[in-house]
Amino acid sequence: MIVRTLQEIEGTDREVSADNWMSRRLLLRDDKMGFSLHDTIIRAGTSTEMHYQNHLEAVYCIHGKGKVTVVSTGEVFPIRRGTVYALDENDKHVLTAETTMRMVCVFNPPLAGPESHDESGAYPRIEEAPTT
Ligand code: 9YT
Repeated sequence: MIVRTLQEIEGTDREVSADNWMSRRLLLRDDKMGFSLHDTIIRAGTSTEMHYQNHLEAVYCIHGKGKVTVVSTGEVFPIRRGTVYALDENDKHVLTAETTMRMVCVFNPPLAGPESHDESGAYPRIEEAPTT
């Protein structure tokens, strides 16, 4: 069994920060669960365009409020504590945080660890080192 706390992760390389967000990566590929699990803070007043072309992501809001816009259709969904959105079609989207938001994020396939957005708003696929 894996037991880990947020406090153990804070300040380590499992904490990845960008201008608009900070992601604490509780479970990663090496944990061999088939998904990664993140506790992510979205900074208040920011808008972030993302397009996870290599991953499916589900995002569950546990604090704060904002909205997510689907770029292809222009649909806008309010996001509040208790709302989940799932990017089941690798949807290009914009997340806007009215207040600081805290999100529980799951990625499939799991992130390896250090990924941050590239210029297209995606995380690169990091290949596993071959085992000999
Ligand atoms: C909500 C969202 O997608 N924010 C970007 C960070 C990402 N979810 C992560 O790596 O935790």
